[in-house]
Amino acid sequence: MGFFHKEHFEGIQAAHAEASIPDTKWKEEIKRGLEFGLEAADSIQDRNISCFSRGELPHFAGINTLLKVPYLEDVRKVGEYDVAFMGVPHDCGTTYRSGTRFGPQAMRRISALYTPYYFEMGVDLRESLKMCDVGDVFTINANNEKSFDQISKAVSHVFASGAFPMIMGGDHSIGYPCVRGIAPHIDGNIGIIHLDRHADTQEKDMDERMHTCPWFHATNIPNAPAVNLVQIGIGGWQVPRDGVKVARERGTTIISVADCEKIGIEKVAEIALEVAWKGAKAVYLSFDIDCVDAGFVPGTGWPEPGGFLPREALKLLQLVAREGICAMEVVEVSPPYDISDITAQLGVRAMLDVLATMVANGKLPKK
Ligand SMILES: [Mn+2]
Repeated sequence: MGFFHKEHFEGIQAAHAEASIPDTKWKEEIKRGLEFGLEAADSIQDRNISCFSRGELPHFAGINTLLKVPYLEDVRKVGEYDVAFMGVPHDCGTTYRSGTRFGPQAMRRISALYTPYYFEMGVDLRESLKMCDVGDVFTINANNEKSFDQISKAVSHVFASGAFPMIMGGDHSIGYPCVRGIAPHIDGNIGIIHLDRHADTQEKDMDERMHTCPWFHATNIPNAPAVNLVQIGIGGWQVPRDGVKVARERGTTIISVADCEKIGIEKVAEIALEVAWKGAKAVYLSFDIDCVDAGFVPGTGWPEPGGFLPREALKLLQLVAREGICAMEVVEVSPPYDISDITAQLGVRAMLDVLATMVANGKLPKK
């Protein structure tokens, strides 16, 4: 193993790297807080503290958007931002226990405990990106197809503006309308990297396009071919044979959890990038929270043991986001079944880790 050099530790390197990150935006936030929230009472010694909470602190206070970024009421102005968090509270595509309509709210709420700084990567999102939360799409929760139309229109609007769509579901049926909203703007093919315990490739489920069906329909979009669909983490006792048949016929790339253990997360990411990007101009990232072992994500509609450890899933996301993605969705966070918000928290981590990765690799901001 050679000699021990503590300066090679990631933690030590990260501690040094922090010195080079600016704090300009943080200072602006403090200034705005003091202006809008009034100066603190005389007894408060830290004069950065305002009377009304108007910024990051305290983490338990304030009106929650995702990571407390500004709420953008006028979505016509979304193009002024690098990243737009958007909620898609649709869950009538759910085939077992519902509740993902509360996913965006739960992720916003628990995101309050995060700072915008990611230690290991040496990235401070507040300093690097102009982010907003555009709130939720008006989904029609009695009708998948009408919701799909609303979702496609909303995602298309955000994507066309130049802002990066960070989409918070909702159940997995939204994968299809999300890709449908982006695909027309891509000058060439779009690949899909899909982390899940379930294949989600059947045409219909109980006569409708449910959350078991997004990739059947997404890969019918002419510039979203199935050969560019990579599905990672699939396995167990909830993979419908109908979907497996379609995946086989269409030639999607399915990688199981055991495959990941055998060849390692790094190699899997390499293969995923190769397949998804082959002849493609953009790659869409779909993260179903249930790809993580059920023990870590109780708050989901179809929990299944044997999935990834949270750190494996996060590592995989970081590795596939290095090359840049065109948009991301986090789906199947179902707060009514959650415990201590741990499922929603992992959903937030997934989004923030991907954003930090894109910043660290020069993929964001886009302009
Ligand atoms: Mn799933």
